[in-house]
Amino acid sequence: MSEKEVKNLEEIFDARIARDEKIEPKDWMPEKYRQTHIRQISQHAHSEIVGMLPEGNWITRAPSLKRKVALLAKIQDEAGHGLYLYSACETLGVSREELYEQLHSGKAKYSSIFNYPTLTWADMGAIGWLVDGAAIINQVPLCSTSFGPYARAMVRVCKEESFHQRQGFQIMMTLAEGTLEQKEMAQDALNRWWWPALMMLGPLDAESVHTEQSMKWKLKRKSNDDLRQQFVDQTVPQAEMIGLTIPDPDLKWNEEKQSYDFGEMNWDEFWQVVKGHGPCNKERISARVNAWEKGKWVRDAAMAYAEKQANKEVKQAI
Ligand code: BYC
Repeated sequence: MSEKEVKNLEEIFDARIARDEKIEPKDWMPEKYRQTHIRQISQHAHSEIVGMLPEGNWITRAPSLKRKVALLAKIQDEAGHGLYLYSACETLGVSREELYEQLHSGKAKYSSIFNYPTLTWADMGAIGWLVDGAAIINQVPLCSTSFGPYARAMVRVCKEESFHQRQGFQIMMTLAEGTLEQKEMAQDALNRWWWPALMMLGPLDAESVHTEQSMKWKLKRKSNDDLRQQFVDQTVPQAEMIGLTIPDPDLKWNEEKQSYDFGEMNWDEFWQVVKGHGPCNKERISARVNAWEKGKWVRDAAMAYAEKQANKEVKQAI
């Protein structure tokens, strides 16, 4: 294709983005648009799948049958989210095997938040309330992202996340209304998950390498700092309502801004975790690699069965 033809296609593409039209897999798109979507959607898919692990730790120790059923359903939803997202990513011309390989080799990132340990049952509450709460704030704008398959996957994901968030908040509320020990357990979980949840929304805008271009392409509809502010403003009154304290001495209502001022995050910690040196990075990746290797016989059996069925159909047709 000549330079002029490419330029022409780019202009048509930019005009479609400006009109808020969805870009579909077979449409022409700039190579960088395709690559950046593969990066973000696959990281998102990996996060959903790795995100099952910290919660999976508590299925056998849920305090009642009702809690166990809700937790199981939530974790199963995360697997579904991962599968929609891997499928959306595959429409951009990358294979599922390549994506898994990138995760297993440590080449691909996944959300920093899932590299922290889940120490008590209250962590199930804190994850649902804070982590899924932050995820909703991040993902609702993604329902109107420019790439069609990603936007459509996000609609269903957000509906399910909303149940997850309430499930978590309800656990926290119950603990906060319980014995002194239970309330302390809830406060301790909030203390440990608050800052990682804020950092989950990405580096400060000033440090964010992708935001500017991703906003132009309408991949991202809100910046990391805007999402973080929205998360703080939404979550502080919820903590107050259940009598828990946000672990931030600098947290203060700003009348002029009509939102909260809050303290500095520990960005050294964030980058350490992102680079693979968090408390559970090694454990998470080895759990995924192990599951992949141990599941080989299931994949082989499914392929062999599918082949057998296909051969049978061919024979019948003859
Ligand atoms: N963790 O330029 P930036 C869930 C990386 S699943 C690790 O701001 P961008 C759930 C970033 O990738 C929730 N890495 O990037 C599941 C980039 O590095 P690369 C997952 C991070 O993409 C189970 C570099 O830092 N949600 O909710 O414009 C149970 C510079 O950052 C992180 C999604 O994935 C991080 N936290 O913005 C419960 C949502 N933050 O790629 C719940 C979709 C940044 O150049 N993703 N980095 O090597 C997004 O919205 C955006 O990708 C982000 C980052 C806001 C996360």
